[in-house]
Amino acid sequence: MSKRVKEILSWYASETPGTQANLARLMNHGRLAGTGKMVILPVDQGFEHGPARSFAKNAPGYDPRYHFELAIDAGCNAYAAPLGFLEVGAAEFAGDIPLILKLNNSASLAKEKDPCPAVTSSVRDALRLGCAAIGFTIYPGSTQQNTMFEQLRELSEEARACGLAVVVWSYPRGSSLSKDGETAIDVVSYAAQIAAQLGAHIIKVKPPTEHLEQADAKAVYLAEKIPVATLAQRIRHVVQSSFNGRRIVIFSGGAAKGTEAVLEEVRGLADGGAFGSIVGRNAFQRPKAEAIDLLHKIMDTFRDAA
Ligand code: FBP
Repeated sequence: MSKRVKEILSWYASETPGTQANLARLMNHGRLAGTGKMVILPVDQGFEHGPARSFAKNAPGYDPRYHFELAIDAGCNAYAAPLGFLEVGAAEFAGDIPLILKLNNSASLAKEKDPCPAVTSSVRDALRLGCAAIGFTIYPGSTQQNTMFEQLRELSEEARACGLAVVVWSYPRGSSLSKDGETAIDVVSYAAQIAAQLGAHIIKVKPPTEHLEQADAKAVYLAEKIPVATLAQRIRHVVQSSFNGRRIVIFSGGAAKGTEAVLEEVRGLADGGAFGSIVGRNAFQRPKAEAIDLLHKIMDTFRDAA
């Protein structure tokens, strides 16, 4: 076990040996093993955005086994997906890569201003499929946020009791936030703090913009001159907001974009002390060889910053 992984595990000392071992599994797999950095492949977009929007660009992606192979061949730390996708490959690829079962999902067929995902699988499913962790999405800012917080409390308690790790997708949205507000630095930092307070071991947020959404918070950012002009500064602030760096915080990739744009963003993440990336569309919507090449470049950027 590397010194860095041991140091990170020490931040989770209140957890059972099972949960700590599963966190170690996530950190010790793939090309970034032992560095304390991680790159995860998430493929829940079929559920969240629909099959054509997700897989038409690179049709092999309609096959759930393609994503297991992509994550394994690229040397990702883990692969995250909803129940259906994991069911198809969990036996064939058992032991080849740590799995994260997404326990709740939303479908964009219903356009809700204040969404609340459905709980679509269970901790028992995660154990049966050999997963290292459960994944759960919260939408801080939705009028239904308390329902999600309470669902997470229950599922997280159960997962920890079974020795699983808990990964939280914390995506602000809802009728009280503007569209820009969903990625505003004050709001994203707040969302990361909420996930940490709810007991997330790994927190996943979107890269924040310079925008300040909430008047009360804005006054403090300006008075205290909190530096948020560059992406690296904003990432540092999100990491600080996640228990001063004592929680693993990773950032999502977003809609498909050009290779240089992805890498430029990743350089900002790495400079700001992010623990890694969770890259979905920018990976599986590219032809496989290109996706692996990009994922390797992303991993190298994090490794160089470690
Ligand atoms: P991407 O890299 O494709 O953005 O994936 C990250 C992710 O968190 C997925 O797990 C999820 O499906 C998607 O983003 C949701 O994004 P949104 O809710 O904004 O459509």
